[in-house]
Amino acid sequence: RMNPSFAALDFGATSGRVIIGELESGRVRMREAGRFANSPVTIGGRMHWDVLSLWDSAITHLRDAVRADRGLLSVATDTWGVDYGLFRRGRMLSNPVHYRDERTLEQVDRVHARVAAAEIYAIAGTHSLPINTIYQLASDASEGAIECADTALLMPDLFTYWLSGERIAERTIASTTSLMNARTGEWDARLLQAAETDATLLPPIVPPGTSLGAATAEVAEAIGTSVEVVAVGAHDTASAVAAIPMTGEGSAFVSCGTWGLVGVERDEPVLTERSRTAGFTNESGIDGRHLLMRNGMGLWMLSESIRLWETERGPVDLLSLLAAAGTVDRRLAVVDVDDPVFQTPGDMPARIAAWCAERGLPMPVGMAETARCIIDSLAQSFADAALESTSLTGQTLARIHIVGGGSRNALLCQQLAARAGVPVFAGADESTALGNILVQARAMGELSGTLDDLRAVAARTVAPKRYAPR
Ligand code: LRH
Repeated sequence: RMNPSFAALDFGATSGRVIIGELESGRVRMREAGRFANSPVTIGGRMHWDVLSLWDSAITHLRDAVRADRGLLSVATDTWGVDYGLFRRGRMLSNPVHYRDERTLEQVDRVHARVAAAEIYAIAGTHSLPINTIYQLASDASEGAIECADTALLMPDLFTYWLSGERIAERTIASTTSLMNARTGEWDARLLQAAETDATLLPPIVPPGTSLGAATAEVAEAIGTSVEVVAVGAHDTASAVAAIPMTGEGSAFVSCGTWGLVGVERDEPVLTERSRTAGFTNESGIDGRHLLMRNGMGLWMLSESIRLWETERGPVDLLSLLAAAGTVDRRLAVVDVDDPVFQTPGDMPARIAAWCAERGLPMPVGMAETARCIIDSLAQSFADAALESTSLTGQTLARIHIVGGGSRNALLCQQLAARAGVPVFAGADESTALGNILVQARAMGELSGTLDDLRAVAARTVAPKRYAPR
């Protein structure tokens, strides 16, 4: 019989992708079957997901993939955290709002008047970022949008619903909302109330690895075959961590895409005041694991800088830029990459220069120095968070695993090893898609065993590259 294969729909900040993973001799052979823009659309001062265009592209590429690969058994979606769409009687009411929209800024104090940030932490374990669903729902409530809706579906669950007809909330994505009790893994009535949200708005929570049955007839017809729909670690970060071949105490992870998520995996959430004030958040992983991590800057500062340079002077070759950054020998400043001034779109190089000038620090000049400054600063922030997350959980940092796009950046990996003083293991760069596919394969009965067994498949698929802490 044909090798079984699985389709991951991954919606990230730089693109949406359809990735096919084929199981062969205990490894996953991955190929990108389609890539399409995932560009937010701003209308009337509000930034939205272009969700219908994403759906259309995903279905088109899935159909092409099915033609090329007859062994396709199932499909599963992952996206970034916190965003959702509102539905009434099964129909989407409006375009989901993108978390980079600033409508929630004024909601934070309103919500905290009902439930303090420290209480949210004690229940949900989430650090209070203004992008979190609790503040987004409060904003929708204040505009009267919630009263029209009977269901809110988090973004991966929204695609899962369109694929399968099933309305669920997958646990790893639910854990990004600030509305889920971190210990029980269920919605919390008190937090829902603080967001002025009726408890029935959010569907029941299911664990990652839940099969939801066959795709709808409409989808089967559109893609030309019948496949199963699975809820995996629907949060991209949970899927990425699922495929990290971590072993033993003292391992920290860095999942570095647009965001940089740095932390450790544990069996229990850490809901202490110390972890809260240190800026750590608890989110759900696969098989009941808990991820204690800092949600911070990833490649966003670099990609925003490149975006600007490209509009000013045409295409920028990333590899040559990084090579040039590697040869910079002037001592540059380390900036605080998590300063809110770097979060929003706009002229990033100018903001970095201004940040340094305001503090009397040497300003990076030109593309190579700016890129170097960003990479050194990122490496420092990852090293600090890795050390802190192990210390918060009573461990000694022994090694760091870095996955995602950032793991391809050798300069970043070297700098990280040097600054943390421990070896860094890089890869897989496609960890999110790989984790999505591994959990699907197990849900479909094509793999079996524990999370460690899945991670052994990941390590056979992509052998991590070691960087020594010179
Ligand atoms: C990373 C990520 C992160 C946060 C953010 C909104 O892609 O999912 O874990 O939730 O996006």
